[in-house]
Amino acid sequence: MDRRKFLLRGSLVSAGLLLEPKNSLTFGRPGNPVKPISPVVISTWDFGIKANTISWSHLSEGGRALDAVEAGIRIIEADTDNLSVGIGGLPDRDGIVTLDACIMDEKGKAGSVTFLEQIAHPISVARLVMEKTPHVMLSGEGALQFALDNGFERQNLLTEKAKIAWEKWRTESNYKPVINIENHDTVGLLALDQKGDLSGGCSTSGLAYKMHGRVGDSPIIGAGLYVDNEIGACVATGLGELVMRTLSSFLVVELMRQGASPNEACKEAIMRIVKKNYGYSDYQVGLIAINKQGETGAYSFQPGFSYAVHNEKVNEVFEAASHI
Ligand code: SD4
Repeated sequence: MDRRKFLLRGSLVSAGLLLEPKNSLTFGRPGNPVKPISPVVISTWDFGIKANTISWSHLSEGGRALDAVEAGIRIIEADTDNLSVGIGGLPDRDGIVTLDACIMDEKGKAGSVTFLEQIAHPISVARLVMEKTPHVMLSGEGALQFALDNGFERQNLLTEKAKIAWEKWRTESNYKPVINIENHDTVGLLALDQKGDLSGGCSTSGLAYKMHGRVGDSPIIGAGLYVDNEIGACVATGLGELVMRTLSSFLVVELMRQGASPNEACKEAIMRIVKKNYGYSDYQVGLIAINKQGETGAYSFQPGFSYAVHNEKVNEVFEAASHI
């Protein structure tokens, strides 16, 4: 840093305008010794264990966190029994399955797709948006066209099981756009690789029976997902409207920058939602986080939010502590 920049930085710090990271490590920076790190993967819900197994196979062999993230999420997207992600996801109220996903790498680059139809692996399309375009987000028809241009194939994503559920819902057509403990399951996954690099991603069919065109938090950088390779990463699941209004994932990473543990940061971000009191009652929001040291944490609004962790010592599902 030259002297002018140094002085400017100093005066910004003393004026309280620039916050010095308390948690940042220097591994892997030019001139610093590279100390191998014990890898970790954390992901949402019980099915996270399945995603983690695939991610771990990359991480334990020295693979890049970004590859581990994509591979783990793809397994859940391909699972037709899962009613909230990829093929088999519940449709919107018009019977159309629309998918949202995003991904972030260790360089802070990001890719996202929203309102994507007919493509079973939105996480891979999001990665291509990040790697092949100058943009962060592609939506709807444009995202589909981009996927097709890049060799993805159209597929009918509405499975028989999801169609039956939708038809049953239609008999009542009771539009309750709230995610509670029965109708969720976005996959969010964060990984730390042996080089100490962090990446993350999430993928969802969103709120079941949502309005056509509704997009949730999952493809919104800073809301559904945020990765800062100096500090840590966070991913959200649950009622996207609350996560979008409070930028939960960005908030969690910033709280960790100030010294909060992943658990403390997730709890504080849930408390921001609680304090705003948007008027919802029976909703769920769950957050998981990891810091640069590989410590993990989680917190949710109500009980029932599970997450899976795989590191050298454990490969387990845990129940997050919750506000109520
Ligand atoms: C959304 N956050 O679209 C997503 C849904 C979700 O667990 O996470 N469900 O609002």
